[in-house]
Amino acid sequence: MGFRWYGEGNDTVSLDQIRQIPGVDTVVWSLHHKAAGEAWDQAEIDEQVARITGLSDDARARGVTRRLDAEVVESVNVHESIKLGRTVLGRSRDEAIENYRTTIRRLGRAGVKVVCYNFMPVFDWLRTDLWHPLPDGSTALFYEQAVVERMTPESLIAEMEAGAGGLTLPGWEPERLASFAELRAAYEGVTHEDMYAAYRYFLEAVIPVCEEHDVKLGVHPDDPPFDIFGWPRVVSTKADLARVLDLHPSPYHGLTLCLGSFSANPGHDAVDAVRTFMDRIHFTHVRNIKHFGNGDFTEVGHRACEGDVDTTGIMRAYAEAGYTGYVRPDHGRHLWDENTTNRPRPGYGLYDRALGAQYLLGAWDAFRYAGPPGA
Ligand code: CS2
Ligand code: MN
Repeated sequence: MGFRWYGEGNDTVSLDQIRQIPGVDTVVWSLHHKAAGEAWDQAEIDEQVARITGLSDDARARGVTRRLDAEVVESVNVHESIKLGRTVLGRSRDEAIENYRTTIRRLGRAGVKVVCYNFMPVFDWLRTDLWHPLPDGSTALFYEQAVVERMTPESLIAEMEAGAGGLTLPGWEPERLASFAELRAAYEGVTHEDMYAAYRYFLEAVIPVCEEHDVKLGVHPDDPPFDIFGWPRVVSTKADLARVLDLHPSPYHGLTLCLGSFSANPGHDAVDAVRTFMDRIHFTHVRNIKHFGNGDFTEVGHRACEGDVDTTGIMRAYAEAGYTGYVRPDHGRHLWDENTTNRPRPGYGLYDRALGAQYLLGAWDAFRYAGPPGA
């Protein structure tokens, strides 16, 4: 069981807090200051791994012995030149790929086992309200279809620049916004087929390095899983996931199966996806969302009956298959005043993710150890 952590000074949650969540062993981390396309330095990687796996003098003095591991990285972001198959934002795709290979090698040396990434054009997940009130008084991430239909990327950028709703989405950091016009032009006319071809080229270059250094790659599905602003998304549906896996036969090329993202299309069956792709799932995010029938959805607590994602069925499928990969709770609600007090990163407060981990572990234990004693 893993827990995402954004790093010292960059997260409202501390490693000491994560250490006290029962069953959580793995910190899911990244070097968040690294721009896509850059090679990560070995020294910075080693320093972060040492921080995660070590114990402070203070903790030692208090008799703390429990260790966390740093085996999962989320994410090493893929530069737009790789997705486009051409030079963009001042970087050629081969240079960006070479840097990706270097980063994988260095992460392997530091003991990292799985690297998550996504292949979405231009930006990461999209929501229209990051602090949407729920009936219990907590807040959660919310997606309103009509708002997205009215939006253009430019209007979204203007809203973020105005800072009005505090809407800063991942992949829309200021340095990316500055180069948005170039990116928009570069994606003009790019098709899904073009993206698959560029994706295959990337895998052919990177997977041999993954094999050599024992680092598995897991692609995160598009969130939400359909095209937005006319840009081609290629990791959305079950058929897409199958096609993506077929791009390279190596077991080192697999999925970070995010069931919340996948289920944002109400026609998708999360449990079926788990069973279908089991042997290529290296890492999985489990979270629940509730649909309103008009394309809108809200994120909710992890328990199955809170929303439309069968989180218990998902854990049952993993338990029955004897899944040995990594899992983490995904976005949580913001609880117990944390959004008004320390204002966590949207979706990444402490409490609801800790509760989510316990729910998932409870389901896992029940299904994993069901049956006669000794079975
Ligand atoms: C994550 C994604 O916060 C989230 O929803 O699941 O942002 C994920 O980290 C990236 O898409 C993977 O590159
Ligand atoms: Mn996810």
